[in-house]
Amino acid sequence: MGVFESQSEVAKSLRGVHLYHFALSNCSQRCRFALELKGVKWHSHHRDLSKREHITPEHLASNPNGVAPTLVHDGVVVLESNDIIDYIDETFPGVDFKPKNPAEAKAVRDLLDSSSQAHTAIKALSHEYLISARRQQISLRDIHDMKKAGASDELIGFLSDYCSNGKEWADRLDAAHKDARARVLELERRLKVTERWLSGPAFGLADMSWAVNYYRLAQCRMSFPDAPMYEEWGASVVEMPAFQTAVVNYRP
Ligand SMILES: N[C@@H](CCC(=O)N[C@@H](CS)C(=O)NCC(=O)O)C(=O)O
Repeated sequence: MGVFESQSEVAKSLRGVHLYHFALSNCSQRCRFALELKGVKWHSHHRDLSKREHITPEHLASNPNGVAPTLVHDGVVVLESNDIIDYIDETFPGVDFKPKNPAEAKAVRDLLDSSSQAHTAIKALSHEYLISARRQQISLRDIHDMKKAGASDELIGFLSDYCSNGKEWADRLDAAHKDARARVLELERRLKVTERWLSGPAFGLADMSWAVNYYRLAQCRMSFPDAPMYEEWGASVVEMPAFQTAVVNYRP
């Protein structure tokens, strides 16, 4: 989606870089990692998803999907975490995180798309293995209220299946396991070609984007012994000081 024509007067009036984010959301982690790597100073607007601070009229005016993150830069609203990291890379000076070589640039775009698509699986796995307490915290009444407040059909469908914890949820979880595994094996194939980074000879946007997925899958206790290059690559990105600052240090 990228740049979004928000009607929010609050967002339009903001100057500087503002990130609406949640400490533990992996899409937010991706954006904080990019800001840290580029050395961009930013204002933090924390939205606690567990307190539903993302389903408020103010938040929905700048992010109609009712999700975190949202970036606002001098009144310009940018949605979708992978578009946000691309925007940050394009807009701010410093290291250029996109390869110049057209074939490598195309490979990076494909990896960013795959990372976005992986979110459905990552979200289901996180809800099952990391934040399972959320199931008890949300009632059908809450879901009804969220729908009335303007939450997207996608979010409502997801939460309904999660809270019901029946066959629909078991199917979602099964699909999530298969999807994550297929994507990781795809990354392993890519790393066999590049031999170091997903983005090519140098660390770049694809590494930034996928590192938070790696970290989240590892937190869900999902390891992939048949993807050793992926495991080594992920561990090396987690050790980077910028990743520690932007992601690991936000843990409660
Ligand atoms: N495709 C979006 C996904 C954003 C998204 O779903 N964010 C999650 C947190 S990672 C969220 O806000 N979920 C709201 C909820 O679970 O209630 C992006 O990459 O920014």
